[in-house]
Amino acid sequence: MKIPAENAILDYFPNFISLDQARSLEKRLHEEVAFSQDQISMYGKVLDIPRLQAWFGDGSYQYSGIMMNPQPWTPALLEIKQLVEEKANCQFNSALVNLYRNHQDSVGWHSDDEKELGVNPIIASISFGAKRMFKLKHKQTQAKLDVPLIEGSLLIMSGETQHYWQHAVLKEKINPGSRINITFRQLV
Ligand SMILES: O=C(O)CCC(=O)C(=O)O
Repeated sequence: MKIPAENAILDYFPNFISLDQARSLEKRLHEEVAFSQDQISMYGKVLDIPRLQAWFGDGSYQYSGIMMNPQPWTPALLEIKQLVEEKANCQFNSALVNLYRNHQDSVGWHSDDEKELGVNPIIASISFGAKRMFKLKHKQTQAKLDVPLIEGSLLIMSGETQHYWQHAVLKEKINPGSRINITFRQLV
């Protein structure tokens, strides 16, 4: 399903995989992935970022001042990567796996626009566990868009999306439980 948005290409597949498959893959990800608590320096302080994460790929990756060293791909991740590549019709060589432990975990407004991602990156984002709201904000017009990322869904952002839009998963009031999100990327 195409989500209409100016200057963006957003393809959303709410039922990309079945609930049974999503739950079994989520369980395997919890077992296989070594999540770490990364930290960020802000205002002269070192702070824990509000989610756990793990990086997979050929090389290290730096965003928001956090240097991430790659872990070897796990069997579950390779299975998911293949499913996502078939749908997106392209190859990915890296993935950021995020664990949101509860409603207090979040990621602030940003674009996936690091230069290693190339000019118009294709970012494929698959979600497991609790539903969280994926918020988008146009950098110039301030237009807003909310996409509820449900269990087993896939969102593919491409074209000029990262030039014109920021996105975020903000803290929520009610605890929907934990969630794992994987963003597959092609580092050039
Ligand atoms: O958790 C999500 O759905 C988005 C994650 C994200 O934006 C990121 O890691 O850059």
